[in-house]
Amino acid sequence: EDGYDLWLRYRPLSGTAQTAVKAQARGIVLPGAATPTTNAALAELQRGLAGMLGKAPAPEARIADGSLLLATPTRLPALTASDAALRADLAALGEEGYLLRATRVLGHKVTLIAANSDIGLLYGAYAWLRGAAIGSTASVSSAPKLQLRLLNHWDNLDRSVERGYSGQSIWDWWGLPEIKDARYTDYARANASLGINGTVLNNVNSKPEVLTASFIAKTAAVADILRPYGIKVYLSARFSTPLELHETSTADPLAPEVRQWWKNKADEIYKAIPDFGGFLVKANSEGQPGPQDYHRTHADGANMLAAAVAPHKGIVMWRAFVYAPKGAHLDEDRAKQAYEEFKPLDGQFAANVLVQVKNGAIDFQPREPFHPLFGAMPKTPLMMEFQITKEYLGYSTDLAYLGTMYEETLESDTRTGQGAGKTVAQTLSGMAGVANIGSDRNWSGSHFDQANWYAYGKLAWNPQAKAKDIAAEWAALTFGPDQRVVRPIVDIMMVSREAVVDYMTPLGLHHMMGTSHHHGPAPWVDNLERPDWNPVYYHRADRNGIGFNRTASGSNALSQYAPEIARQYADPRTTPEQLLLWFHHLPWDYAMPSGRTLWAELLARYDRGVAETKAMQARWSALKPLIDARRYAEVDQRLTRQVNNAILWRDACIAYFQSVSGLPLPPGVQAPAHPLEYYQSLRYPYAPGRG
Ligand code: BDP
Repeated sequence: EDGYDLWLRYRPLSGTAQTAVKAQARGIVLPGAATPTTNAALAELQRGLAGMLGKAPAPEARIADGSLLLATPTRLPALTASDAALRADLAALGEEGYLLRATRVLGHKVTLIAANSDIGLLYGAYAWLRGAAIGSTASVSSAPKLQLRLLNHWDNLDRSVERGYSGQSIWDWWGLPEIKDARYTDYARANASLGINGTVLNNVNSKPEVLTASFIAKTAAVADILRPYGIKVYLSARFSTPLELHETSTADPLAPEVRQWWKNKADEIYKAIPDFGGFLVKANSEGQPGPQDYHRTHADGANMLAAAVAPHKGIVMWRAFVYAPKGAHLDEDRAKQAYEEFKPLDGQFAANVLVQVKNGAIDFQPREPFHPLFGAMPKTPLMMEFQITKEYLGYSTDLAYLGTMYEETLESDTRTGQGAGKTVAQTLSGMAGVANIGSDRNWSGSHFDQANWYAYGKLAWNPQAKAKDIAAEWAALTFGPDQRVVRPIVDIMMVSREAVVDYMTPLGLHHMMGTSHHHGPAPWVDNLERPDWNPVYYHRADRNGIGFNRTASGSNALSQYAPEIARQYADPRTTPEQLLLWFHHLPWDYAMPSGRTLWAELLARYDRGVAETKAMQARWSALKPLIDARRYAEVDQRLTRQVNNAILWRDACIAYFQSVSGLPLPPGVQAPAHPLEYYQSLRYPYAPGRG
């Protein structure tokens, strides 16, 4: 196995499982006219059943005992005509939901996949196939909690991928629109199986050319392939596009010629792609152009684009990932800027604008507290932006299951609602995941990185889903339903992200990575042109202590959170240990709940990270007899690399912090293998994904 089939492997079932599945699908019945979407559903069922049973049942016109019946009330009025309960259940599912159940229809015992739309049937077909593959026959009723469930590709038009670690971009822009890689259809299948319903094809650091006629034609070709699977395409738009294409004399969002240009451009796009989703915009951030270049606000900019796509029902996703250009805010706290710029604009965005906010206020670090904008903009629909690609969590060499990280953010209580408060999940209208998909045969650079795509999709559908359940489902689909395999894999996955946090950025530390490539440790870096690019800006370690004081006596970023949280985190004793140094600067001899000093605790965390990583590898080794040779070896090699990486992080960070604190290593703590200068001299000029 090379991983290409992802979680849609459909391998032969065991004898008893085959009998059970056969009994549920003696024939496949889908009443009504075929559409591209129902064809996709039927094709998937046949592919899946052929794989699992050896032979797929044929589509049949008549319902009989044992039929696998796919029906909507429109396709089969008899379905709900005399069944008020089913009618009510279906009504609760909305446009995209589905239900699966064993029931009677027109006097026959059937397995029913029902929905209100063809897309619902497709989603239901995938869900039923999942159950068949892992031996679950439970009734299911499922509807997405979020309307917008998107992938964001950071893919460039030359096929390189910003922070992409799985080969080239899947989009072969040069070959399109004539050459349509078969992979595009498999991409659509994989995403539809999770319920992802939109994809932004190009990097947020966008180029003007993507909105020219030839790229619109290429985008349209992709849209045609994805459409039957319920996936809309979107593009990242560069704010200065008309100016850079020399078609206007300014990009000022209030200038009539600019407004007209975008209107015409939207009309042109919608002519080619009638269901085009809209634009994603990174503006006035990291050197990207934006409305502030013309002394306009983010709302002015977003609303101008929103007006252009509104007649076509398009949307604008405007990113809140902003931090000040050189010169401004330098003595301040970068963590505060998005809130400062966006919170005052609450209520000023057009109805078809969503503000897209990263999970934390800095930048996709191994652990961040939830972004203070969640819950703070009640009049503005917000989208969550998670990174699926592991820019800061060990690239595609290190195993880190991100389901637990997403879950941690989504279930955080913002304390902004009435009474019990609102979790971050409850403040969302949509979700975007920075894709980890590329041209590699296994799609994501490593087998376990597929799990992050999977978990992201599942949580976009249901942000209250449990990371552990998702891990178990993914493991069973990817490595087979044998519990002797699934359980240890889930154990590995569930500790993996915390292990990475421990060996990279324990106790709330953040932004300690090397310059540009973002992989190895570099807590000593202090010479970059912007202070807030330097790790020393974030850990602030000196002879006396370590940590970023974000309380009232420091940057007071804490004041951006709801009062209850601000109060709780104002005191290090009531701040969650895992965020301690995010919010507090503390002396090295600060007494931790464990009884250790902060210094000793920090060292213990680094050691724990290394130990957990070794334990992950040992657990994996024990699975050797139960896993196919190729995937076993590929994962094992990466775990070997990860152990070395964990040791490197631990040793380099301990060597550095010891040079700063001047403190001895407590008994039992092993000294780093090399002096600090050794780690500082390491260079990675060809590291993948450099910025
Ligand atoms: C940072 C990445 C950079 C992205 C930026 C963003 O290093 O490559 O362009 O995020 O989200 O984390 O815009």
